[in-house]
Amino acid sequence: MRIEIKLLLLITAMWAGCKADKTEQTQAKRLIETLKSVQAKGTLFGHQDDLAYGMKWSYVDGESDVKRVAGDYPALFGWELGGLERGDLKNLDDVPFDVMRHLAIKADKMGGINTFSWHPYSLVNGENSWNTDTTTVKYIIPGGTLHEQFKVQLDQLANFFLQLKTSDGKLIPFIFRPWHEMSGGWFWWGTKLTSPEEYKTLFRFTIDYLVHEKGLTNMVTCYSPNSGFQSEQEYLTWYPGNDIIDIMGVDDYQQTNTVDWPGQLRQTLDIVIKTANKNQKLAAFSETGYENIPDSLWFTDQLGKAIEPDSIAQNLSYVMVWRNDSKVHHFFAYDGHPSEANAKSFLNQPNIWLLNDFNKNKK
Ligand code: BMA
Repeated sequence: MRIEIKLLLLITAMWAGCKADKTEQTQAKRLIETLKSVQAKGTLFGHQDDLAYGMKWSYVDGESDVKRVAGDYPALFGWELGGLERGDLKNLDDVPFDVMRHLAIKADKMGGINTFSWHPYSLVNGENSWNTDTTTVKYIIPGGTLHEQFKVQLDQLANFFLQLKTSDGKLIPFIFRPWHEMSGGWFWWGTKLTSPEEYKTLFRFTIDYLVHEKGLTNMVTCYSPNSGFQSEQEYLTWYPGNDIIDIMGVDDYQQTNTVDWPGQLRQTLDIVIKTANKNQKLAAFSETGYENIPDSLWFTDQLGKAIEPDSIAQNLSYVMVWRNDSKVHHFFAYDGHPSEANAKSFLNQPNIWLLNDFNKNKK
């Protein structure tokens, strides 16, 4: 082949590659831009596993506990990937990955946003994320003896993410929130077994690999320590870097009614929001709830009070409550639950957005 032709083919291939990359980049950037454009107007409400199952029902097309209580779907849909990394067909809460893929595509089509958490099994002892008997992180990061196996785990995730496509074949944007609550000691990637440096290496590698090796340029990334930090510096102890993170979040559950939870939470959210604004990132309340909602006024008087001040409400992109599992626990109301009416009035506030509010207001 003549050298000019070879050169021409090479340039064409490079151009096609760049173009594909840019289009997908735009998908992730567009999601960030959309969230930024509505940030001051409304806070999206999210619910984990909302379309898959709820209290007393599972896998019924079109169902949602949020819709049953408030008349509309959440604007943000949370999903859990634990088990996918070892090739399981269902996640650790029994949600089949095929169904999850289908529902996440549906959520995107309806105009919602998908966010994925991941509680992987340890490659060292095969135990779940909550088992802290054995150090894992130092073996799976670059240079570790299990690093190649960790890459295979990430390949499994990438295969799933790459199948999240619209009907015309475009990759859909989504939020990925791995390695959360590292500030606590309850996960194998948490403070008990992992140094901040090892943690940052793990997070950076995870994202670098998924974006640059696997082409997941439609992925938006969220950092979410558990509450308990008292300063910006402490909040950033495990921060993998501005080039890796798009959303600064926090997880915080109410555990008891004997403390001023909204007051403490406001201080926490204040730190997250100030840090996010300084770094031009979005801010999110990535996970919350009060297990089984023992307080019938929880939504307005606890959660609502905490996020009420303008300085918080106008800066918080979303708040997501955890899952409603009939057998294990629930964090959102359902028909007949004592907090049903209260959940509805919380969600009826003009600046707390369900799917229709979000669709009406976004560009
Ligand atoms: C936890 C609990 C567990 C669940 C896990 C992952 O908070 O809800 O029952 O397995 O999240 O979804």
